[in-house]
Amino acid sequence: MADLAWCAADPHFERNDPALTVFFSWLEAFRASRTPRLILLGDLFQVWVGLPAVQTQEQSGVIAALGTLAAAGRTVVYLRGNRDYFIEEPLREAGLLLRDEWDMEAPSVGRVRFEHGDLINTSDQHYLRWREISRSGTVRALFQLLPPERQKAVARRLEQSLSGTNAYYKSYRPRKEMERWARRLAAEGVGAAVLGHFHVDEVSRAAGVDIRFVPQFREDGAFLRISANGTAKLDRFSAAPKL
Ligand SMILES: [Mn+2]
Repeated sequence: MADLAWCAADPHFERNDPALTVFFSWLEAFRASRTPRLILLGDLFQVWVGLPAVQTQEQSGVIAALGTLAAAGRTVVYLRGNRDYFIEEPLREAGLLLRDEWDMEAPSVGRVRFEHGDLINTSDQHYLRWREISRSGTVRALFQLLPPERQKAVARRLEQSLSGTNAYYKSYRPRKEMERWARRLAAEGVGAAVLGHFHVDEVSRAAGVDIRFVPQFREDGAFLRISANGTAKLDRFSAAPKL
């Protein structure tokens, strides 16, 4: 019986990243598995600026592959991460759903909430404001007034400023805010939540909500499978051909 959904988080792909090959093979395995939903928990690239002058070949290639799945009737959901900028248009054109949060019904679990995870810390007003402003139409318009080479240079600088934050996210857990966030989810009738962003393989529980942290999809192909009966299990995809 096919799974309900496959879910991957935070690959942070770079140019010519060998893990990209694993990802494309994984998409092929997803297609063959007849699973109806593909859920990407955000931060697919080191930085993804989805504007024509800046978007890389790798990014266009991934959108094309995801678009093929959507055109074949699969639901492809992309949860916006903190490294994703102005990706609304290319994703919409490819038939993908871009959300800050997304819910799915699963047997025996009830409503499952998916989100990237960077919006949980509501105490960090600085960050939340930056997230909003940096993605605003005004900033987008100003950015696009720059010549293409300047746009690329700004994107590269953004990429550098975001590299090396991995250890920080692994150890960072805003307990109080997470408890408050979980209480809000429970009040909305959500029974379980799936998060990326923290780059750990962990299960925890807050305010009666089961929280599944999904580690980074990298060369070892870590991803979460949600089976037909609603159980979630971390699996590893091996791109090596089976003999
Ligand atoms: Mn993140």
